Amino acid sequence: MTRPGAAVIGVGFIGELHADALRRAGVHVAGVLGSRPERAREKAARMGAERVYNDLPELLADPDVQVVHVTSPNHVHAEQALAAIEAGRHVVCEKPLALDAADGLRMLRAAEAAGVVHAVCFNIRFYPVLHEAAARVRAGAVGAPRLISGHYLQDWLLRATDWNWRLDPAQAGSLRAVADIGSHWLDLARFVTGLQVTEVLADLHTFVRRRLRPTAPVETFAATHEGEREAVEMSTDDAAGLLLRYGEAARGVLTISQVSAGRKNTLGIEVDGADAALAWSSEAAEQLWLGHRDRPNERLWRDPALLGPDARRVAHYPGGHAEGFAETFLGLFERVYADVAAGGPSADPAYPTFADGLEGLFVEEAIRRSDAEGRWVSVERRKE
Ligand code: SOE
Repeated sequence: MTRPGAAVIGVGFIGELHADALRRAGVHVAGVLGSRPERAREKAARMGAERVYNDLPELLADPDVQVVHVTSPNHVHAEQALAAIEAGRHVVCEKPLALDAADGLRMLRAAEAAGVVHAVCFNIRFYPVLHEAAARVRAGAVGAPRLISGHYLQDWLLRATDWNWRLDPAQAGSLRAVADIGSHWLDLARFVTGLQVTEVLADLHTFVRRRLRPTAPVETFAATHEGEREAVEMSTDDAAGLLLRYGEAARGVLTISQVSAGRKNTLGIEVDGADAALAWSSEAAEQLWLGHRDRPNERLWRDPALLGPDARRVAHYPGGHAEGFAETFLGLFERVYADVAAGGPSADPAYPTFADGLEGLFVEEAIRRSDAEGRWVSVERRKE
């Protein structure tokens, strides 16, 4: 059987992760496309890419490419994904799926009409113990979920001299921390509990009002930059507090921040149900905490021998051999490429699709409006 071929758009930190996971999933990285050809040429060898395309039409003309991975800045996700779909390619797109729900809806409808496989990179779901958490909640292990609480905290944008394209609303969109990392938490809460947000009350804040932007581009998470800088006024959220209603039955509380010193990339989530609770932290990603009222609490380690079938399927190493961030992409891609091999999306895809990406954009729309209007806002899910 010939290996499937992929092209990766974007050669930054996340683009490299995609290429790495693709190689491990047995997918041939046919080529890469970057916004700066020289940098793309430098990165191509490390990414195992055979060629460097000059532009998107050249990429889409490559017969070796069946799947396009979009890891470019948010503002070009829609146009690049739509072009790939029009050219008959399957698409894996980074989050947030698009800048707004109108574009997300167009992307979903186009992918459905073309019959191509479509996925959005909510990779956090693929920590095996989080698949286990979802399976246990579905099986009633905690009873009806009541309170879903947590945080997603980072510190890489703490200082006025920290810079990345995500700070530019023209490239990243009008929501920043919420769209960049809050989107992961919101997706995870829905994945684990099966519940949808119905209403939000959002309080967004820009603490660093003025930043010193380097005049040359900077890599994501780059700690230092020596070159020239210019002052820019900031408008997007460094941090956010969200109250969430999941229908009548459940409530959520979420803190999001990219300015929390010492928190490098810390996601925490707890689901308190009517009978029991479970919790997870990315700082101890191999463990799931299970909380009980009438017996000692438990700590379940990621050991395929101790996991149910869903979680076992996305676990890669034996217990005690730590898996991490990189394997979450591998788990996601293995499932996407099973559908690619079958020629199209399965009835119930085992990975997040553009529909999940669009769901995130609908919630983000309500967050934006709630913060602007200072009130609870219902999530509107439009079909057209
Ligand atoms: C930067 O905040 C970032 O790279 C996000 O864009 C990713 O989605 C997250 O996984 C890690 O942090």
